Amino acid sequence: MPSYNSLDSAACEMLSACEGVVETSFSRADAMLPCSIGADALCCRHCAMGPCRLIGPHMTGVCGATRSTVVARNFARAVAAGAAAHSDHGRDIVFALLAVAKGEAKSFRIRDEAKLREVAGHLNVKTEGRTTEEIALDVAEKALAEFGKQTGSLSYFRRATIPRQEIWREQRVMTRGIDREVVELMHRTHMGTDQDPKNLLDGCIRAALGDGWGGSMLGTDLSDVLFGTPSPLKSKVNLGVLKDDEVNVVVHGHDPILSEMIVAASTDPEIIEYAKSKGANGINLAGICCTANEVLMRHGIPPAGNFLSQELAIATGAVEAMVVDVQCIMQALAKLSQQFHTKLITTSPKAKIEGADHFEFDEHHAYEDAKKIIRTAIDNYGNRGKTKIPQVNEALVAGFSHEYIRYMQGGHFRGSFRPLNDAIAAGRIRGLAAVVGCNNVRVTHDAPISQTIKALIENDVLVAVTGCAASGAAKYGYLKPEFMEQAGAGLREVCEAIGIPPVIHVGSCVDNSRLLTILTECATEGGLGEDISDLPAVGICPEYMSEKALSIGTYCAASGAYTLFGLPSPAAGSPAVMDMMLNGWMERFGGGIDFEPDIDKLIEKALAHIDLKRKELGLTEYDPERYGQSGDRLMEEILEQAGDFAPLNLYSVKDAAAAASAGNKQTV
Ligand code: NFS
Ligand code: SF4
Repeated sequence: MPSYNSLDSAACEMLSACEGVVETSFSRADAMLPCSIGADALCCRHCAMGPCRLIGPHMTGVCGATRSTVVARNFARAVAAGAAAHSDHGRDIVFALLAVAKGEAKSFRIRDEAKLREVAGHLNVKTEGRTTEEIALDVAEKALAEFGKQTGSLSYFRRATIPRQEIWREQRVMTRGIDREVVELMHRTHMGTDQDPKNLLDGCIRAALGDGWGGSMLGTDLSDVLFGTPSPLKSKVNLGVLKDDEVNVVVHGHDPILSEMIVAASTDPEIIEYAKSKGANGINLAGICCTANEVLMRHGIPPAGNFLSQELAIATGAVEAMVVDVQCIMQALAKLSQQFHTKLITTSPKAKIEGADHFEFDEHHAYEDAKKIIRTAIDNYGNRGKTKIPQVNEALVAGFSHEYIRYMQGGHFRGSFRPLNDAIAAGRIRGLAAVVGCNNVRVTHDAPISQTIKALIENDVLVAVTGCAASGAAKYGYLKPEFMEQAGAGLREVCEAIGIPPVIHVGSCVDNSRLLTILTECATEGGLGEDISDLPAVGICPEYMSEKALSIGTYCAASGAYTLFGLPSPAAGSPAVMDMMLNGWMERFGGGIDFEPDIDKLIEKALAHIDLKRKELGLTEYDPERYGQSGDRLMEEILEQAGDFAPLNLYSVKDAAAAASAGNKQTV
């Protein structure tokens, strides 16, 4: 088989089948190189005297705007869009909670009351002697107010370490209100307004912190309240999860509200009967992108793939309906679905696509909407032509909420981050890394993600994954407990003792907020300094593509994490701006953004940063030989007892299973 630009054999098989028959993002990328002026962010079209191209002898635009200003302004517009996307997603979840609290959304109920009470505490909502609905109503209203707040600072900033809050105050980057900072960034980047690159970047930080510690964190928390806090479960990944004899419905996008209902409706006996009446053996749900991660984390619904798999799923000819909501949905799906029998169904009033069928989803009659969508898919089953489903899939374990990570380190009453911190201090675990973000067709699909994770694990770095990097990791078996064999001896020993794989799936991109919580807990547990910037930890986005990823990188850096992107810098047109984002932010926030397209070098930089932090903390120097091969024997025993799939939590497999099944029972 000729080689295609993907590490994923299922993707290559489909690309081979598509060649000369249908267009994909892969073939379009080959046909169109990126614009080199835009790639360096040296094009400004913020007014009609331009567009100005600041190349060659042109050191400024017509208005005199410098390269640094233009580059910073372009970066700022991207961060504003990314922060807006995450936060608006969060807002929709809050509205769903509000509807539930008012009794207007009968299909949903509050699934995690303990978490609701915890969130209430963070938002200063009284809980004593009040009903769940009363608390939920106040929580929803307070949460909505965080978006519209004009002065002061976000309530959730109180969840950061005290030194971190002081840094933000001193550096004057505290987000006042989630929406306000996005609007202000749009204002500042209007022609002739903010023309100081440093000041523009500070505006980016305020908007991005409003994403990470605001919109995204509220989105994650309230999704857990409504749909259940994830706990470990098993599933599968890749195009091979599609079925030849069932109605395949693929949910794609980001919003869990609709997909929760699709999951529920797909198990409705009436719907299953209807599918059978049309000759199918049942309904098979699968996911793409972050909607996939949402339904995987809570229900074990298998992801059919990540961002670059979206077209390939349709090209199998086996998808009756692809149901999309918001973000990362390629417009190409509309034309592609018409070349097959697939119905492309848009569901959000915010995201329509010409050529798609629009079924507007509303949480007030959610279950009925979901049933209607699935019925449409069933009706389409008879139109299926020849299919080509690559027989490729891989087992995985997902569902690691921060609550679960705390719980597995000591149970309900003694849960803490102590075992993890001790292991890091002793050098069993060299450090922590979050590997997150997208696919980008400009690099080999999944290759940077896979290479980065493998190298980190071998070097005893515990890895947390989210978003498309998580589905990417899963495709190569990295989310199976057996992958522990690839880990360094020290890391393996700890993973066995605590009962986790060395790569833990913590959710969608919005759930990067869980990483902020985990790192904050590590920092406050003691023994590893007192702030995120003290920890031997890094954030890595190997295949960044979206504006959301830039917002995430910005809030991670401002929260104290050294954050690496595996692609060329979108600020390459101004070395001064790049320096501000890396060295300038490092000095001010203890974290910064670095762009390193050479993945070998990226890994070196990540490990060097981890070792530097170990040294600054006065910890034992990391020695790969220190723990020998001590973990091997125990691991073999566990695998033997468990058959081909090891239990997750070696302390309390039963608890975990019970928690998972209790959390996942759907009521309608
Ligand atoms: Ni994150 Fe998720 Fe994937 Fe990237 Fe898009 S789906 S929100 S943006 S491409 S990881
Ligand atoms: Fe050109 Fe300045 Fe207008 Fe941008 S704002 S297009 S640099 S004149």
